[in-house]
Amino acid sequence: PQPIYLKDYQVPAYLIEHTDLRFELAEEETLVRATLQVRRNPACTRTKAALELHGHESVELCRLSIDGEILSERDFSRDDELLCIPAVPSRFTLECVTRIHPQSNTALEGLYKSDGMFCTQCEAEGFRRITFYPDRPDVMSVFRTTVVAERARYPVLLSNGNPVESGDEDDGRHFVTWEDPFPKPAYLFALVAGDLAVLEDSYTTASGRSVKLQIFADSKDLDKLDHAMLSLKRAMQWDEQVYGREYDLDIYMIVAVDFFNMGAMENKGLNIFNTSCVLASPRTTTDAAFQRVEGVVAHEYFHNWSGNRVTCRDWFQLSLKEGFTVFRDSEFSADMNSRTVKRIEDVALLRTAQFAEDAGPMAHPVRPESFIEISNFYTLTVYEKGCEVVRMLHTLLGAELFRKGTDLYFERHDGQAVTTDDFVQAMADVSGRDLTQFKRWYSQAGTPRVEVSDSWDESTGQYRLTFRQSCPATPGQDKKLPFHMPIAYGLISASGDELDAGVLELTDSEQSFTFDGLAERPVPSLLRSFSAPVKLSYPYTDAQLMHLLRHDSDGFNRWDAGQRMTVGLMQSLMVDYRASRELAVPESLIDTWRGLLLDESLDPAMVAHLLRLPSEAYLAELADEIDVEAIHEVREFMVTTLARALQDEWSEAYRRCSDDQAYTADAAACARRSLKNLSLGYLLATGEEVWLALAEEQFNTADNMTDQQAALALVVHSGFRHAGERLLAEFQAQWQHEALVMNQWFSIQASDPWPGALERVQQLQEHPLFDARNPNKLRSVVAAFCAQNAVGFHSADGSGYAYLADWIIQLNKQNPQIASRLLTPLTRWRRYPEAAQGLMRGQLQRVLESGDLSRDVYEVVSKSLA
Ligand code: B3K
Ligand code: ZN
Repeated sequence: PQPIYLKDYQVPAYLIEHTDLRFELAEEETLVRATLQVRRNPACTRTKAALELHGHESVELCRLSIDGEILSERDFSRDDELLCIPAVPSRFTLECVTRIHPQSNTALEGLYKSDGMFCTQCEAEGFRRITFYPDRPDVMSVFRTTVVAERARYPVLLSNGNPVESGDEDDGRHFVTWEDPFPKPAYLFALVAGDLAVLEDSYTTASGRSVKLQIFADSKDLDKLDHAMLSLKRAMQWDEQVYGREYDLDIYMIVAVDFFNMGAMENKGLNIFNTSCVLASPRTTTDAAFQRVEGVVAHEYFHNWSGNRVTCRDWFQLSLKEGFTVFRDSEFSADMNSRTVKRIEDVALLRTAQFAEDAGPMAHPVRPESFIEISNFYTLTVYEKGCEVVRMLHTLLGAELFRKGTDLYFERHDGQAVTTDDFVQAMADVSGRDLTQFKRWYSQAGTPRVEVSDSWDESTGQYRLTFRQSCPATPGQDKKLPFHMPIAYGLISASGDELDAGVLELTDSEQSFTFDGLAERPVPSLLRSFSAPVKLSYPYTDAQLMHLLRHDSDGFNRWDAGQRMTVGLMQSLMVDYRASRELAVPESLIDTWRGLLLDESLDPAMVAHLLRLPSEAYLAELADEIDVEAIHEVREFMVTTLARALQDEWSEAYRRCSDDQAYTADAAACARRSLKNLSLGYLLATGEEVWLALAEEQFNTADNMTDQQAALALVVHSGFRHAGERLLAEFQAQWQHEALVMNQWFSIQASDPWPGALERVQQLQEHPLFDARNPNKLRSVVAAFCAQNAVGFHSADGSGYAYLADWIIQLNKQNPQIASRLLTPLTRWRRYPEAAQGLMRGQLQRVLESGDLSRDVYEVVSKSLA
């Protein structure tokens, strides 16, 4: 497989003005008739240009004609990716009939069957599995789609846009015709056919148009659609208020499907969602999952403008729509819930997983320069770091100019396929700022380091901060140039007052800023709200961190001060552990924690975040060489020590946060549940039976999944092994008919670090509810073990690595996208000690040599071994 380069981009030689599709869906096969109005692209200056249509090798070509003349084999050429017609008029009608087999489509790309229903996933390059077409985002066409299927089995027939016609065909079949007036690239095409229940509502836009809202799902899940509907309406209103963006069709649909490679997909007017991102009810869904539904529903809705009305010129520009849309959904969630908590969660993900990606063999810039398989670039870098880049623009310009910039961007590019440069240009135009250097965030990969030092001149009252920035080499990029980064800061006095605050703009590799007229040496609060996606270091003393933890007006930095303190301690404990020295937690830390636990004036969600120890994955990311055992043992030691030292306080916090009122899902109730369940975890870690009884009682009496699942996971992962098994059996009996709940049951077990993890995981795969064709099940078992169970996966005998490689080899053909995603933990081999490196590399080699690799797996494996 050969890479494709951004620098080779060429405008398309032909445009499609109109696309008329007719699908005849049947049990054995599907016939697709596509009628395209094609014309030469006036913007293309190449004189001799063949018409190039993408087509996957699985598509059978039945008939191809131009202006009614059937083409013979001599008139075109076809390989396993492209069909080329060398001689075509400058304007013509192309008709193409293809036969496809959705029933045997296990890749879940193109048209496939999920349980009994037909559905599609066309982003990025799935449309070419349906028919021959210029399957590239800069070819935008108006679509008219007729879906024909047996009425009894498939009463609901959906596609993009508005329904314009329906009726009966022969043999008990019926049809519906849909028209989407907005030109769109083929990746936004969608079709659904099935026997579905629907929740309906409506929304009146700011300009007074009424939009029909429909959420379709299996009839047994009809009672789990209210939260998604509420989230959708809130998102529609928020986008009007914050961005001035209204919805544009008469109908907005969401369909929940069980078999889905990703979270959801923003097809125009017909959003297809993984059930895990749309279904929610208090009984079956945790608070975290409720928030995810809210965020994903909003994300897909926001794409209607940032993605659909204005789309990407080519797939290298993916972050144009994804980074911006993640920024939009993250601000929406911040406005709907707690802004600080949302920021903490986003940054934790970025620092743990995106920074690790930056440090691995697949590191790439937010706008990649090349790829072998675009599916491999739906990454944390494109999404989350891309969001941070947009956030930095927001910080640099301020809210008002940023909004002017997005207005200009949408107005200037409505109906176009554009680039990240176009986005930044709109920001530059409204602000008059030169953003040339800023654009390095799009082209340079890697996580920048910023080292800060300071000095204080008592006699003049001058304080000086000096910043040094650098960025490590990444594949294909040895040397980096300095970034333009906003550093939000505050200067805090000994009494806790803020002496100064603002945003510093760092542009040089070394730069100093002076602050005059200060009465005392301040404690600097740096990178407030994580104003740039960097690793910032400053030689904080514990006393300074404690001061920030108490007084910083920036909630994020209060949390981060606590993190810096615990991370520092845990890193030194790891050194002690390796030297077989006795481990100890300083009294001062225990006292601080006690103070936080007892302070009823604090937001319980904040306290829970402050008192949750950094994850093993985050500690691993920070390490030069990852010692899985030391990280796990030190973390366990910390948990047990803090559990025993503060037993009364945990118990008091648990009591305070347990309310007798019936369940509600508001932010305050979620906050109480998070601190309550954190406390329960620490109480169990004392090993005392009384807390097991408390956990079991919570498990048995909970009226919501957050409390029941927390109790289950905590007991299963605790030393109370028999109790864990008992609860697992009860939970299974109670929830075996709820697929999403059972996914949690699988993943709690797969991520259980106790000895014997691999055997348990292998047993889970034999469970009747496990289905290797279903990505959610693979994530719950295989990914939960390989990515969330470091101790089990990195077992010294290499059995975890071999287990994953076996799966990759099996899934490579069946579902290449999932196979390549699951591979991630093996690609990180360079970060581990030598013995582990050899074993991991050996398994990657075995995958490489297993033959006949998909582009997806080939790209990740070959880059990992390079
Ligand atoms: N745009 C889709 C991603 C589709 C990925 C296909 N391989 C989801 C989203 O970001 O909204
Ligand atoms: Zn998206």
